[in-house]
Amino acid sequence: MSLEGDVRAAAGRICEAERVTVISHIDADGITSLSILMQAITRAGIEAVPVFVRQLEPLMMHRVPQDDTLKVFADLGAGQQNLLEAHGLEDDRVVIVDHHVTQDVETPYLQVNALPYGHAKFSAAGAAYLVAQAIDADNRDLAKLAVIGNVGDMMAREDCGLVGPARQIVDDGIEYGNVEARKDLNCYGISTRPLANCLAYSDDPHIEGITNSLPGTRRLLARLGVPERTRKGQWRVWEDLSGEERQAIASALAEQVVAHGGRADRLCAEVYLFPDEAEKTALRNAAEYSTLLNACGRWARPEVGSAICAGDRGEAVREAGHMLTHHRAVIRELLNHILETGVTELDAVQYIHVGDRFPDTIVGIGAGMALSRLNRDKPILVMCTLPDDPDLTKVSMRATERMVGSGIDLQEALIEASGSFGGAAGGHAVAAGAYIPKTAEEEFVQRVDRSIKRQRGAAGQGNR
Ligand SMILES: [Mn+2]
Repeated sequence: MSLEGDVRAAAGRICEAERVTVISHIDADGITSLSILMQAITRAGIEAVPVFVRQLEPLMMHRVPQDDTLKVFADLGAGQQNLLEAHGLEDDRVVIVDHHVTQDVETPYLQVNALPYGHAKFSAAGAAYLVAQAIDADNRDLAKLAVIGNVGDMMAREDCGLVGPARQIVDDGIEYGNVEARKDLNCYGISTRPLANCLAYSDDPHIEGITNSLPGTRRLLARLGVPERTRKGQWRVWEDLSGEERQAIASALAEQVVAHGGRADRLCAEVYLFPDEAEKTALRNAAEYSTLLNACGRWARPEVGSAICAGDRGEAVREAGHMLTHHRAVIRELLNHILETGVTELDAVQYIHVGDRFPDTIVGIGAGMALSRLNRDKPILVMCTLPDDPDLTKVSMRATERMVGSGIDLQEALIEASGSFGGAAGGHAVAAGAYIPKTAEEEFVQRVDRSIKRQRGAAGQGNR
């Protein structure tokens, strides 16, 4: 088989289907993958229903409908083929569009995955685009979404630009006319961040006197005679600058890097711009667009991201912008909520249930911050309800390095405790999470407490 062969087979199977369910992940790559596939499939006159999942794990498989639709998995599935088998999915009712390491199972599921063909820098959105192209060559406008997915999954990071088949998709977008590629300064926020912030908050590469230094950056701009504001007093962004201004800043920064013994080769990168989007908005370039989509996923509202990908420039964009700018504020609110409500202390852990007030995706971050203001001897366990799946509870745990040093391993404790509930647990010794059935909450907390107590005891006896 070849990648092209797999792509053709996938497109063929999709075109023969009467109805399709597209199941995808909630990050920028997953959202763009789903949007590309949904648009290509519905344009072909086939009914398609989108389903987003946080991850493919046993307790979430019920969101994959048990019906006669063709199941297209995007940005997930390759590594969870055992779950597809367990769900009773037959090989001719499934297409996997993914870029993760594949798992060998008995059922020969059809997969579009460039990784086994040696392309490691090619995300699921890229694979989805190849399938969309094979469904109809007129789908070239969707190349733009594939560029966003690839950039969102950091495929351009290492080489300061997309490479291989991911770069070929850029060319498709350029030919179509909604993508522009430009060698430019390697910095984030070129369309929305005030110039000095854009330069000072970019840290790849680190520039002495500029990175993390707004005053230093302002001095440089003043010395070069580059105004920070427009004549009307608005903050200028990198995108507003003339070619000469950009060149002058890039040269000055290169000198600065070299003067401090650094290498200037990472100072320049290929950036991807979208001329069909409004200037000075996050939709104007691939890096910021993908951040906006990631914000939607982090707030458990991936459907807002896919609405944007499908062309909604009104309510969905406003909502996503709100999620992006209020991220920190909500984490702070969660922290205050935990501290004000107070935790329940058991022998070895302290816990709290925050209900459905906060997106589950930030609960772990809030737990970590709260821990530093609570009992420093017991790991914290925070439970929350999933708004789109009320029968499931997400559990997040955080410990300190010192607790880990004394023998505590949160991942181990969560795996042990969730064993018979059928949920998946994972993470690290210092931070871990699990999904459990809502009905198991009380029992689960008790089990975790016993498990942590045992870890402590074992370490105390020098058994570890
Ligand atoms: Mn991905």
